[in-house]
Parts: sequence; C-alpha cells; structure tokens
Amino acid sequence: MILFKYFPLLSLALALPVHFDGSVESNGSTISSTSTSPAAQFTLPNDLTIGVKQVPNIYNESAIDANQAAPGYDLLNISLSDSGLSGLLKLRGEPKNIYGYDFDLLNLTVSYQSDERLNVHIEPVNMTDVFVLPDFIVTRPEVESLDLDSDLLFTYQAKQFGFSIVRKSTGESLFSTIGNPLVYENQFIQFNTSLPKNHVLSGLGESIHGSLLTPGTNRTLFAEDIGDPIDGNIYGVHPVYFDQRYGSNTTHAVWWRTSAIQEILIRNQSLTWRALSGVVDLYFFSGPTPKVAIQQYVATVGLPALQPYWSLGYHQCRWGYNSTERLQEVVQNFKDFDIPLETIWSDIDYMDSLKDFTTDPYRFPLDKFQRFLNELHNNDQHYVPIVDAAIYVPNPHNATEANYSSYVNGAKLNTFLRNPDNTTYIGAVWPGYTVFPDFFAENAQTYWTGEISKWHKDVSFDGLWMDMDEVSSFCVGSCGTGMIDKNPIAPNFAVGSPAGSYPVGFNVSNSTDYEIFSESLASVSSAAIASAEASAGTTLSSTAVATSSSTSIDAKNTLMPGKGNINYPPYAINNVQGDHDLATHAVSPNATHQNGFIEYDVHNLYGHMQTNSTYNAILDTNPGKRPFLIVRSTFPGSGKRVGHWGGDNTADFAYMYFSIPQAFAIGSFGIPFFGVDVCGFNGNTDMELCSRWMQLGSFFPFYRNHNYLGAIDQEPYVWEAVTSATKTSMAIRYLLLPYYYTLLHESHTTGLPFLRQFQWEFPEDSFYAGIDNQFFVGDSLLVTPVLEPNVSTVKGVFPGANESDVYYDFYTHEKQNFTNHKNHTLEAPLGHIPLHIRGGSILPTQEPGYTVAESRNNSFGLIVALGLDGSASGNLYLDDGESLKVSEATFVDFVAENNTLTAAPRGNYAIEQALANITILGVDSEPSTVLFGNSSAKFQYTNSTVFITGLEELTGDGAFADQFVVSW
Ligand code: MIG
Repeated sequence: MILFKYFPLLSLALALPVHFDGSVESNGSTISSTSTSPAAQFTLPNDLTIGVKQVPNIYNESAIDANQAAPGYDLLNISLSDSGLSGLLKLRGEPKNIYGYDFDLLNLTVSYQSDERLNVHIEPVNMTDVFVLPDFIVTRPEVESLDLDSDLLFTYQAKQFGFSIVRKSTGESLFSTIGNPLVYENQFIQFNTSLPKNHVLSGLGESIHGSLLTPGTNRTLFAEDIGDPIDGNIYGVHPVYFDQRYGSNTTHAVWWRTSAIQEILIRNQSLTWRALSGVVDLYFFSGPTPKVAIQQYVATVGLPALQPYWSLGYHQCRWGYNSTERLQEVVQNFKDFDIPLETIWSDIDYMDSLKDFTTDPYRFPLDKFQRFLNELHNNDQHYVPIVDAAIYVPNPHNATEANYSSYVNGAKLNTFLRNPDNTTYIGAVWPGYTVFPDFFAENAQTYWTGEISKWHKDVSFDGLWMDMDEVSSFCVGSCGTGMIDKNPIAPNFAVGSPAGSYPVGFNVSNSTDYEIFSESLASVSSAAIASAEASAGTTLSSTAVATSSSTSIDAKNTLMPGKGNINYPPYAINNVQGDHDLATHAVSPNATHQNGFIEYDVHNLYGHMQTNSTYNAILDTNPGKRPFLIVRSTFPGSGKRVGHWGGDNTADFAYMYFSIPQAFAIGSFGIPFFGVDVCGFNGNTDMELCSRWMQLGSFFPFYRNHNYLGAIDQEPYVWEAVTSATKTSMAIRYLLLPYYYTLLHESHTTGLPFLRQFQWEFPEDSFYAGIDNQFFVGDSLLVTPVLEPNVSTVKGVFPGANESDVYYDFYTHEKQNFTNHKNHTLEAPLGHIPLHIRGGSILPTQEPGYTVAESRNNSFGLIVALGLDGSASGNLYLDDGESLKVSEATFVDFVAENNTLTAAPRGNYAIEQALANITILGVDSEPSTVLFGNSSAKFQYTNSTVFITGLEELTGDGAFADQFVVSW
C-alpha cells in the first residue's frame, strides 16, 4: 500500500509540464545547474550560500570569560522616586572592550509597576546608536499605580554594582547578580544570576527540548528557518523564563523585553544572560503560583486572540497538493471515509512559479479553483493557503514577468528591505532572487493590505499560513544584486526527493511494507538516495558547508559606525545553521530598514511585524471577523493575533514526544493555539506512528496533519487502522468542542495555556516537575499518549490520586483506583489513547457532526465527574464563533454538590439546541428517581454512573435558556 502511494507521487513530480520549470516539483530531479528538465533553469550558485565559518563563543576554549575580565560598575547618585529609584552606573576603571566597546555611564531605573510587576531598566547615558525596542511593537509596560503592595523587593550593592530581587513574604532571593559584574558593551550585554540547587526552570524559546531548562542547557535566541533541530535556535524568540521553587512553593517569571540576538547559559546554580545589542529592560513577575506567573506575563505582552470556533475542526495539509483536482480528491476522500474535515490547506504548490499572491494558471485555473472554493464554503468547510515572506523579482528581460504586481507595487511604494548603501536587498527563496517587504516602512501596511485584499478577491481564503518569516533567505547577503536577469532560479538543494527514512519500529509494525520498501530502495540509484538524505536531513546548507571552503564576504558593509561589526559580532552565538554565520539561510544582519533599523537589531521581529500587518490586512478583507493566522516566527505578544505550528518536525516518535513540551512552552509564551505537523513532516511516516499521532493531535488546540513534498501520503485514510483510530479520537474531540471553545475563551481572557503541564496544576508536589509525556487539556482531561513504537501499554502517573483527586476512565466511566506518585500501566493497544476525566469537573459536550457548523447544530450534553467530596464544577462559553468584537455571549456555570446539579446561564447569545443527556460519574448508589426541575427524568445506572437521557423534551427552548436544577 505504501509503495503504491509512494511511486505515483514521484512520477507525478517528474512528469510535470514545461511551464512548471520554475516550481519546486521539477527541482526534485535537478539539483545542479546541469538541469535535465526540458527548459534549463539556473540554480542558485553554491558559493553564494556559504557563510564565513564562525567559532561559537561557548565552544571557543580561548574565549574570554566576561565575568572574570569585566571591570563592572559602581552605582552613584542614587535617588528615590515615587515608583522606585534611579541612579547612575559608572564603569570601574579602564574599559576592557571584551566583545565591543564598554559604555562608561549607564542610567539605572527601578520601578514597582504594579502589585505583581517590577521593572529594572539599564541603558547607556549616551543613546546614540543604541537600539530601543519601539513601544508599538510590544507595549512597554508602565507604572500602573503608586500605591502598591508588592511581594518583590529590589535591593542592591552600590560598589561593584549588583542587584537582587527578593520575595518579601519568604525572604528568598529570586534573582541576584551580586558577585558578578554587569557587562555593558555596544555588542555585548551580560548579567549573571544565581539560582538555587535543583532549580525548576522553564521557558526561553523557541526550542525543541524537554520542558525543563536543565543545567548544561545553552539556549540561543535567533530566529532561524531550520528543520527542528533538538536544542537549536528555531523560528521564534521568547526571552522569558519561569522559576518554580518547590521549597517555598512559589513561582516567579523573568522577561527581558528585547529583540536582541541572545544566548542564555543555564548551569547548576546560575543563569547567564547575554545579548548582542539593545538595553536591559527586565520585568519580574511575582506569581506566586506557576499559572498566575504565566498569566501575569501573558497579560503584560498581550492576551491571546480568541480564535474562530471553526479553527478547532480538523485541518488537512501537505506540500504536494499540486492541482485543484488533487485538493478536490482529498476533500472527497475524507467525505467518502467519513472522517471529519474542516479545512483543506495549500502549500506553495498553488502558486504560479512559486510567486506570492499568484495561482498557477494551468494547475489552479481561477474559474475551476473558485468553483472548488465555493463548493467548499457551501459545505461549511474552509481553505487556508500559505504565503511566504519573500517577493520574486521579475527578470527585466522577460516581458511576461514585468508586471508581477506584488513586486511592482512594493517597489513603487518603496517597501522593500535595503542594503546599507540604499540599494535594494535581493536574496533568494523558492521562486528565485527575491526582495523582502520592510514592515517598518511607511507604506508597508498599504502595500501589504493591497496585495492581500486584491488576491482575496480571486482566492477567497479563510485564513493565512505565514512561512519563511524568520526571515529566511537561501543565500548569504544580497546575492541577487546584479543577477536578476538569471531569474527564475532554483535553490541549490534537492527538494521533493523521496524521503528515505521510516520511523523507529517500522520494521516491526509494517513488516510487509518494510520488506518491499527495502528491496525497492536498493534499486533506486545511489544519487537519488543521497539527495533524499540531504533533503530529509536537518540542515539544508550543511552539506554545502562541509564540502566547500569558506568564501570571503564583503566586510565593508558589515562594519557600521557606532554599531560595530554586525555580521560577525565579536561574540559569536551558537547559531544552528551550518557555519554559525548569522547571514546563512537568513536575511543578513546588515539589511537596512527604511527607518534606519538594521536587521542585526530587529531580525527576531520580522515574523511578528509581518504578522501584525497581515492581521490588519485580513481584517480588511473580512471586516469584523476574527482573522485566522498560523505563523512560524513569533515574538512576545504574537499570540494577540496568531496561532503557531511547531515547524518542520520529523516523522518519528521522538518528535511526537517533543510536541508536548513544545506546546507547554509556546502556551506559556501566550500562544495557546498551537499544534505540530501531525504524523510528521520530514521523512516518511508509517501506520503505527500516524495512528498514535492522529490520536494525540486530537487533544491539541490546533490539529493539522502536514507532510513533506517527497514523503509518502499520510492522510488518515491511507491506512485502515489509522482511519479507525482517527475516527475514534476525532469523535471525542468534536464531542468536546464546547469544552475546547470554552478553554480558548479562557486563554483569551486570562492568558492561561490550553494544554497544561502537571507541574502547573499540582505546583505543590515536586514529584510532578518536568513530566512531558502526559498532560491536561484545560484542567479536567488527562491525556496519556503512547509515544513509542511496538507497544500496547503505556505508563502514566496520576497527580493527587486518591488523596486530593480521583480520575475516571473516559471510555468506561469507571472510577480508577490510582495511587498518587505511582506509575500505573495502562492498556493502550493501537487505536486506543488513554484518557481520564479528573473528578470535580463538569464538561459541556455536543453531538459531533461532520463539520464544526454541523456539530454546533446538534444537541448538548454534560459530563459530570464527581470529586472525592462528591462535588464538581465547570463552565461553558458560547458566542457566534467568529465576531471580533463579541456583542452576544452566554456563560453557563455548572455546580454539582449534595446530589444536585445546577446550571446557571447568563448573557445574551441565544443557544437554540436542546440538552439531550447528562452523565454523572462517581455516584455510589443507584438513585431511586432523577428530577430535572420538577419533572422526573429517564435514567440508567451502571458502573457508579447515572446516564440521564431524553432531556430534549424538557429543554426545547434551548439547553441553557433557563437556569435548571437536576437532582438524584
Ligand atoms: O523550507 O512551503 O515549515 O511547513 O511545507 C521549506 C514548504 C518551506 C517550510 C514549512 C513547511 C512547508 C515548506 N516550507
């Protein structure tokens, strides 16, 4: 079965007509300039992609230790202010200029901003050439009141300046730089805080890593387009950490409000924070619980967007849906297999020669494509296409390209990134040599709104997927300068070749396919295998780097007066790209914005800025409706507007595992709407992995299956076992949609993450620190996924079991006799994902339909899981699911105690569907009657569970039209 899917895809790719020559599909077979395709095409010259090899400072044994060498500062002229204090920091003795030039004088300002937030701000007295993060990007938090009751206390040592943040209520030092000098140079800022032994730290992203920042972790913060290397710097930048202290049972958060390139070193008892530019602008949040600390941080950077209700439906995507017919076929297959499909996605395949805001005239002819989209919308389904950051530069010798309006309009409005000499910066991405919108430029919004709204008239998308926004460029520097008459050019690496790998355990679980695959693989030419491996590997440029000596880069533009050497800063970060050059596979640090900003200072903001403009542009196309945006590169505050996906993971069990801590981290950064490429992106998936992952994905807020161009198909209908596993878990997801949507709303109003780590829910018990293989959806549903191959059981722990808490099996409703702190083995044959409801919760449900719209028309239900004390509570939030400004909303509070359930609605959103049933778990003896109001209700009793049914007749005006009381 797998091979049947595998080879047709390949041959399809090779049989594409001539006019596709500029598209990636054809590049799969031509990786050098000696193209074998009918119309020869230039390839990006290899040497333009190779940076200058850097030795990362953390691996450089002769590197100077700034803590030893720096002179430090003395604090002078201290004066108290209404909200804190200020003072002047003076360099002690001669400058040492370790990794840049020492600033002689610094201003220190400390302000108690609110009961929970304290700010320590340090900046040079002379601010010429010092980058300051503008307020409009991430609001600079201000003093909210002068009459405060803070649990935080700032103390300092004036001579050889250092400061501590102390928690007043416990006397504990939360943060202390005392004992290590502050280093403040134009290209290097460093401070060091001591940490307690056995610290429990999390945050500092984005990275693929366990949830805890264990000693030895080096975290580099530099937005990068790379296939999810474990521990490497990837797409987003979030300079915040959470410090959970079990000794005192408190948690606080520390955020550095900066877009600078950073590196953080976590050791047994210290954290060293380094930045390559900017000012020190630190915010301490007092918590004192982990959830409250997260909420304080998230509320400060911006509460998450309320996503449209339909976004909770299932999303299907792949790189390689390369015609309208193919999209149609996939949609139809879902229908035929009766697997709910809410949204079908397009990768870059729909584009005309990979150009943004175009559609291929042959594979996606507009009339046919529009008919398809209309039909989709008529069925209450949705369409989300990808948009890349870079804009193709037309070849001046090609008349048909000359009017590529997305380029022409941007050039006219002067909205593309520049070189230091004011020429246009030209890099290279999929379509060839490209320019990059400068989202700081005066006309950027006009330009971007123009492009998006014009395109939306042709292609009525329901949301956008923003990729390559780190911002990615395949060559080093402005490589397209003087080269645009070569356009279109292909990337210099293989794309779309068959992915050679299969998941661990494949030889056991798919033994038949495995044998056929191994034989066939042996017959594929070694060249094809090599290119497959190259494209399935983690770095796209590493092969090139390994085999070539470095090319010299014009250094003159990388030295900026006052700024220093911005391309090769004296402190080299451990950038994950092959040679550690900051300009490898990304737009160069010396690219210059219209307002004078250089990428060196704002690289980490590219995705965030593009997000803001895109959000506004989408709003323009559909006024008043919540824009749906999934983006790759994020920054503090991005969650206000977008959701995020985990990027290019690999189809293997390890990546399924890491999706859980990645979700915890991204949730704590204020982006609750998160999911990863289910079944895996790079490499081939297999039946077993895909079955497990489709089930796990059902419990992530964003549920999307996405796949690499050259990999075998992985829609859930490809394997019978995956189809049935998917239907099972999807039915649960759709049943729980009212609970999920209520959680989205809770995130939106409180900042709480959607998926919850045990250590957040049970913060007093250090046994549950750093558990990454189980999680809660909200605080009521505990998921114990299988994360390894070839097993039929899984081990799990159950916090508080039979002490403070009790758990019920979701499927059987049986009360579990679990013991706190004990590892329990659960049956988990393929197709079964263990789920437990936490006693004390009430979950609203709705009968699943094929689409979200259909589900929303079905009748409601309630699952009441009684806690150890016989009580439970929960709530429901509902609105129209799409209005940006919600004017009609209904909240229902549910409380169960003393054999009585009360539902108390408030609000003005009309819920017309009836209530069909209520299931009460944990009822010790069979009730003689059950009353709904004054009427007796039908019920059954088994397994300590009361099943009340047939309530439709009693709730014909709508499930929650009136308050009701049920007693048993
Ligand atoms: O470098 O558009 O993360 O989801 O399929 C590859 C093609 C570019 C990277 C995205 C991935 C997408 C792919 N893109």
